[in-house]
Amino acid sequence: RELVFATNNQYKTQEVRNLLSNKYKVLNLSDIGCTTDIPETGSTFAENATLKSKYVVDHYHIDCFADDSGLEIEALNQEPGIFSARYSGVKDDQTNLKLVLQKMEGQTNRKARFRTVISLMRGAENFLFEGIINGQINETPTGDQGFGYDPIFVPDGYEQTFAEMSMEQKNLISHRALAMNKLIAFLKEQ
Ligand code: ITT
Repeated sequence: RELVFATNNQYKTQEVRNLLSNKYKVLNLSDIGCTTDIPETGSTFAENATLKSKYVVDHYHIDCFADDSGLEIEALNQEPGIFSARYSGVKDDQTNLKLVLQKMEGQTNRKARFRTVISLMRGAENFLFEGIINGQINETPTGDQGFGYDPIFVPDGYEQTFAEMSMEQKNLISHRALAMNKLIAFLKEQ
């Protein structure tokens, strides 16, 4: 069985493929020949996830799901939030991570959380699944696994950043895995 995942992000694709490995073959946007950078003009993760999944339904007439996610930092009024991918104005993980560290300089409240909202479009119906993980922002980046803000995020109850964990370890606890597990449970019921 195949499932279309409306993403251009290779890391998200890998994580999701790993989570669905023995259940579904996962096709991402490049696999279905979609080269568009789908506009994310919503004001919430749910709206943006839905814009991505609906784009595929409208243009390709196939059911699909999409993930909108980001880092919410308490001391920065929950920024970068939905702007996580382009916080500095450019879509570059290193530059965005540096900007976060700069804004967090001297901050003693390091609390943050990663959030994912997945939109599953089935025909005209939209189903939403959310995953959240709480943690802390480190002062310097460590680790070379994963992507985005992984090198500065330490989940509560752990010593390592997400970037110091293997993908399998991250997939046991991450925001994306929590949302995906809800999606998987939903698909099982169908
Ligand atoms: P698609 O929209 O094509 O799926 P994207 O990278 O643009 O890919 P988002 O719009 O959802 O995805 O932006 C998510 C950003 O939030 C991402 O670029 C990272 O900077 C950050 N992010 C999300 N999940 C993350 C994770 O598990 N680890 C580290 N950073 C993450």
